[in-house]
Amino acid sequence: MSNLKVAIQKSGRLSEDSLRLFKECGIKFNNGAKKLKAQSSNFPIEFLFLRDDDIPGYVEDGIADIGIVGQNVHEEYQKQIEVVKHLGFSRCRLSLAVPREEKYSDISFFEGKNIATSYPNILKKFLDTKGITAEIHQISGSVEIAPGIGLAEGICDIVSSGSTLLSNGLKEVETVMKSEAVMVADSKLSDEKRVLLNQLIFRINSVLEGKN
Ligand code: PRT
Ligand code: ZN
Repeated sequence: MSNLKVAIQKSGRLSEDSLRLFKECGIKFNNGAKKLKAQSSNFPIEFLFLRDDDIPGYVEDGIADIGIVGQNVHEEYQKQIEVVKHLGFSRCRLSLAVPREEKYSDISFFEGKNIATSYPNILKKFLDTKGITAEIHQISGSVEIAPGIGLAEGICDIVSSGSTLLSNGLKEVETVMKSEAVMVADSKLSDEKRVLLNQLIFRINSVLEGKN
C-alpha cells in the first residue's frame, strides 16, 4: 500500500502543534533532530519536513499529498489545492498597521501610500475590494521596521498578541484576514490515498471534538 505523504513545517510556529496532532491521532513516528523525512510505524504515513512557504507548491505538484499551513500562506500562494480541515491552532490575523502618531480615520489613508508586506497577493486583493490603489513593497522579513527606516508608510503583517507592533511604535488599523492552521490536500489524490486521508480526518475530528 502506498504511503500518504504529509508535509509539515520543519521548525517554526506550526511545527509543534502539527506533530502533536498526529501523535494525538495515535500515529507513531520518530522525528529525530534534523531529519527531513520520517515514516510512521503504525499508519501508512510518511512525513516530509519543509519550510511552510514551500508546502502549498509541493502539495500542488504531488510531491506531498497533504500538508499543514497557515491560511495566510495558503491564500498568498494561490495554488490549486483544497483545504480539507481547519485545525484551530496557530491562530493569528493579517493586519494593516501605521506609525502610532499617524492620524488614521479609515482605509482611504492608504490611497497612494507605500505598504510593506510579505503578503502582496492577499493585500492587493483586499485593497482592490476597498477601491484603494497603493504601492505594495514585498519584503520577506522584519516587515515591522519598514516605516521606521523610511521604506513604507504602513505595513501589512501577521499579528498575534500585538506586542511586536507596539514595540516598533505601530498601531493596528485594519484586519485583512483571520488565520489558523489548515490541512491542505492535492486535489488529484488517488482513490487509495483519499481513503487514507478520510481515515486521518476521522481521527482528527475525534481529537478536536475531545478538546471542545
Ligand atoms: O521557516 P519557515 O518559512 O517555515 O517559517 P516562517 O518564519 O515563515 O513562519 P512562522 O513559523 O513564524 O509562522 C508560521 C505560521 O504561524 C504563520 O504563517 C501564521 O499562520 C502562524 N502565526 C501565528 C504567526 C504568528 N502567530 C505570529 N505571531 N506567524 C508569525 N507571527 C509573527 C509576525 O510575523 C510578527 O513578526 O510574530 C510577530 C507578531 O507577533 P505578536 O504576538 O508580537 O503580535
Ligand atoms: Zn515561511
